[in-house]
Amino acid sequence: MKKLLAVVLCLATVFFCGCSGEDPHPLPGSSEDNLIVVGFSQVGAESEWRVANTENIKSVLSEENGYMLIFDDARQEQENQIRAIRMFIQQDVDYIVFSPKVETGWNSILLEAKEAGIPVIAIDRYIEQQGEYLYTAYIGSDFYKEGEIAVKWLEDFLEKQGRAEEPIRIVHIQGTIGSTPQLGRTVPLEKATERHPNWEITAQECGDFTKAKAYEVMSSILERTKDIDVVYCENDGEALGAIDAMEEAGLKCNPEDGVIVISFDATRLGLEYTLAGKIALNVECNPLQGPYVDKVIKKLERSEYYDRISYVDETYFDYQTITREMIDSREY
Ligand code: GZL
Repeated sequence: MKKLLAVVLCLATVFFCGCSGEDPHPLPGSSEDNLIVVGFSQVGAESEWRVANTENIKSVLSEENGYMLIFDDARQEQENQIRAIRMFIQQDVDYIVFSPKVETGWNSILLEAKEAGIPVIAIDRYIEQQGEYLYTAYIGSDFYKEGEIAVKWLEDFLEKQGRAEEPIRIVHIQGTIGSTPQLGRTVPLEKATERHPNWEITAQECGDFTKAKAYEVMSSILERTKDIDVVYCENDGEALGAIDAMEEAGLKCNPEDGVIVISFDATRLGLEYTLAGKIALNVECNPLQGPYVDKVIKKLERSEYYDRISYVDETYFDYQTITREMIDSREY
């Protein structure tokens, strides 16, 4: 609505001042004042996925689309996110958008935003259930569903390989502990090991969604054992780090006759590894959340009904069906 008013004001200025081709003198409040000011607190830049997420939000919440975006990179520290959100409140932004690094510890700062009358839109990761009333909308992935897709694919694959009853030794490299993607991708795997007595998680370490940390933890696991059938990584960065460590240790990463590597995100690099057969399954986690955020804000601006919870569209790719064309057609 503010943007519409700005357009009307500008057109009226051009019409009444009769100037053609000259820049109309902007009416008071017909410039930045009519942009929707959004404070965006991002977790960091820990992975290709995160970089794609940031770039998409910035490209959609642009001045051309009627926004003034104030961006803060928390560099993986929740304290930095809390500080940034408090700064946005002091600046009296119109909306706060943030990806909560972990699910807990937000009640106090979100209460401050609520008391300041600033709507908060959580993207990507969730906040704990009892904090639900503290944010206006959530846009992100169904991480539990992502985990279920991965486990179901692994069950079917092992069945087809005739290994349904064989001992399956699984190395599990988790994402940032306490984050929604880590919780959502971990639980289905742990439940599957309860369903399958022949499945065993022989090592479970945090890779913090980074290639470097995953390489480090995988290298230390390989010093203990090389009897590994599956490496379940909770994002592409971790999968690439784990694969580097395994190949350096002389292990083959290939579902046909080597280690079965499962990954999440389906970033371009992760899909290149899937096409090469080094990653067996890559479950997409869609970072292109900008259009969903824009839609919710514009509806709020017009006091229209909006979906409080929006899940982004996602799919999965495996080494047997992925093609070069699929990879080349993707936005990230
Ligand atoms: C998932 C997102 C995760 C990605 C990782 O929505 O929060 O964080 O899976 C990223 O790549 O670091």
